[in-house]
Amino acid sequence: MALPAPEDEPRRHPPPGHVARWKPSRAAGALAIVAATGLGLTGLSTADARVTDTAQPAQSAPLTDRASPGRPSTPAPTGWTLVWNDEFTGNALNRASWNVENDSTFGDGNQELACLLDRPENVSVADGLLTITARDEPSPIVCGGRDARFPDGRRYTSGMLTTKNKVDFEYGRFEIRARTPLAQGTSKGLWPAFWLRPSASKVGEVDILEAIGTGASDPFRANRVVQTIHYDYEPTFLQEGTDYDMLAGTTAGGFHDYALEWAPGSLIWFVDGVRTFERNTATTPWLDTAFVGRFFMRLNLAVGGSWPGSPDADTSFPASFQVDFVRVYQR
Ligand SMILES: [Ca+2]
Repeated sequence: MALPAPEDEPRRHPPPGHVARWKPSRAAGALAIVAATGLGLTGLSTADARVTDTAQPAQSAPLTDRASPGRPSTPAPTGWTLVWNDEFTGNALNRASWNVENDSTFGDGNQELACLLDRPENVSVADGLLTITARDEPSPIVCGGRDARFPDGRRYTSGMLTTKNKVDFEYGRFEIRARTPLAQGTSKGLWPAFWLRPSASKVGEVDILEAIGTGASDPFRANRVVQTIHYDYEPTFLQEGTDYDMLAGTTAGGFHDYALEWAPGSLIWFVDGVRTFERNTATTPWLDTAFVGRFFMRLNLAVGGSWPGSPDADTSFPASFQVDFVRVYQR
């Protein structure tokens, strides 16, 4: 069945049968850059990418900002000035900055399964953390008034926050410290993400953090981060991305830092201070077309969908995506 695709419906990943996107990294820290083949784009070899793979990622960094509500616990990176942040102090979400999807089937474009709800069971702030929780409900939750896919209710609920129409920037360093729920073998169907979308344009998406969970029979990927740019959702699905395997620990094992530095003609991604991926107008002819104007932020924990697949009997619920802070710097 062809589903309606509202203007802002995410189509972050091509449907089955489309051009293959990802190549698994062969070793920790390796890059795999995949361009949409047949569209005049070429991939970079690992030699073309400047990747520092010797730094050790921070493991379970202490949440020292709890002692200083609203103020970053660490200094701004050299050359950058903090222009916006949320440290998630107190016991309530700052609604001046964030919208929370409610009774929402937003992820239907990706064949996702959860009803997105604005309630403490799915979105909460406490102990210096934002917690987005995916749940396997004891009885189906009817999602909004017109849920064509699941008119009798949905088994899963989760949360999505956006800063649309509230906080957006053109250029800057976008940074998050977060812990994903992607324990190996018990997280099939879970899909946390921190990503950017344009405030006015309909093209351009930057995925600063994406990762997908695994079932008992899946290869190990609990330390794998996926970072991607997309041009549009259809019809061309131009995208370029990398898989980055952390050198130690796992995404589920502790808090990690994920950042994007966006400057005119340049996008550079980091994980725990390690430069993981870079795109510019030379590597990506459509970069200046896709990344124009101001972009807002999204944080969500999707359940199911065409990329991660559905949860299985081993998937551990409730599952939480926890965010220590989101910060934006400019220079
Ligand atoms: Ca915090």
